[in-house]
Amino acid sequence: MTAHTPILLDNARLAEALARFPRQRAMWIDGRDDNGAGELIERRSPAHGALVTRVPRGGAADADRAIAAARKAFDEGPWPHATASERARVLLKTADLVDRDRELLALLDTLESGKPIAQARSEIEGAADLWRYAAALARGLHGESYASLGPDRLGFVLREPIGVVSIITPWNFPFLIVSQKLPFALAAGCACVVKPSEMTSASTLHLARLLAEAGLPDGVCNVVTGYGPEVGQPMTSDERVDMISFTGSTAVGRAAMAAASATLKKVSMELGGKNPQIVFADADLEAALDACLFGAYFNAGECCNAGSRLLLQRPIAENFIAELAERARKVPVGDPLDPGTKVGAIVSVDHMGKIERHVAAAQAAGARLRVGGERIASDGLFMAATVVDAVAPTMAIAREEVFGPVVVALAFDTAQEAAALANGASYGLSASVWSRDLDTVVGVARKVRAGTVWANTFMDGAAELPFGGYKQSGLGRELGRRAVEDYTEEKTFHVRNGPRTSWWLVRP
Ligand code: TXE
Repeated sequence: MTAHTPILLDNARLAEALARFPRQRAMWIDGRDDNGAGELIERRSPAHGALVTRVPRGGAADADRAIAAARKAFDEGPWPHATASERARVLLKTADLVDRDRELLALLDTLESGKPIAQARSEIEGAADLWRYAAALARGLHGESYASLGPDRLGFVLREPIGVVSIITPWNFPFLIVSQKLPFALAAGCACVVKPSEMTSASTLHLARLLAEAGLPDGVCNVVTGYGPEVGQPMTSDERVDMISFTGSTAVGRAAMAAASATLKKVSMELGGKNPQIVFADADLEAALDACLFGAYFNAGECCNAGSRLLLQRPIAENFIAELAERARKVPVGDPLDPGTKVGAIVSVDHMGKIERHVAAAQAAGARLRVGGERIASDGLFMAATVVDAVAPTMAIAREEVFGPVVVALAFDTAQEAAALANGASYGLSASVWSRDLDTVVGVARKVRAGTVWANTFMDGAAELPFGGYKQSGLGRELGRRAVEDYTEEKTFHVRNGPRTSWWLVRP
């Protein structure tokens, strides 16, 4: 196995990036800066080790204040009753401000998460598009009417905002994921309390200020920073919260659902994945190889949609893995601030340890390391693109989410076997099928239990298409034309015109 060239970091470029924003940011509660009890969480760049931001270590009291502000804004404020046109105007203005501050937002996400800057820039651009899509949906939100109930009755189904929504997000796509939730909740007329990951709070804190600048009334969007058990927990159990929208690990998602069940909150869960890329021998193998490389190492594999399980038809399996391993060796892992970098740093020391333990356990169980598996020498946390084969479907590495630059390969003979292997994990977020034969593609796609199935492509997305998982990958869907409806309640409004027919008394 060839050793990787050590990664050198450009300190001048880092200094220039750090000079572009203040080191410390307050929470945002009820339209104001809020420093909580004063304790801070420091975030260092996982690539450079440099201090990037300090944010308040919020607690239950801060969550309480934010929920109270959101409750008041919802119960008494103008936002739930604003016209769709007024709401859309705020969302569109926010999208423009996101575009204006794109470079700053991208830098914050890159420095806090370790993702490459070129990728962060396109995520911010994609996020702005989601704010615009939510604005468009706001104008189309409507209920139903029934004039078919007889001459003296009319039935309406009103769509009303569900109320106060707790939005809890992870560290892998800090700005993009909050933008998959918040604009749609606001478009519906809800008030929100947002908790970003303790590791990547800065872009969400900046977003709160952009919303205020765009004219969102005080208390409608509050951002509380801190750790899950201290801030997230009260946000999932408080009676004043009507709905939880969560993206993160399946384990915490389960705990959040349990906490929410005491007061029967609506929950929307976007959780983990162990997504198969199923490659048949008749596929365009060059395109499949490129997509498998991309699916495995995009965002250093720290991606719920990562194509972390390759299912290869036996006649092509060995050559495909050999070529993939060859290309994996050349994947440009490096300084996230370098525009040419494709794979940046791993988010934290703890997470790096978890990835390494997964690889070591797979080897101990008899799997074979084809390439990678080790850290790359540097001052930061970098891991080489890794391919593991000779994997049995029962091994942990074939079933559990590694969430790192690690792809496993398994072989199959028939389409039926491929679908069975694909469905062998407890997750069901996404899958792809690679074949030039329409019967194969359609047949397998229909058998696979996943929220998204791609045919001859991978990880393409669009605001118009719903996103979410089957099985333990989640509950509910984000995006798509029903994304705003998700944040509403239905009210049946039944109207009678003319005299009511008496229950039993004969009318005089
Ligand atoms: O996630 P957590 P972590 C998976 C991935 C990764 C693993 C752990 O496999 O290795 O999860 O990552 C908040 N009540 N994904 O530890 O803990 C927490 O502060 C309420 C998949 O970062 O689930 C953060 O804001 N909230 C995933 C958010 O939950 C709580 C993306 C997610 O953190 C809480 C990230 C509690 N008790 C990780 N405890 C995806 N689907 O893309 C924590 N939180």
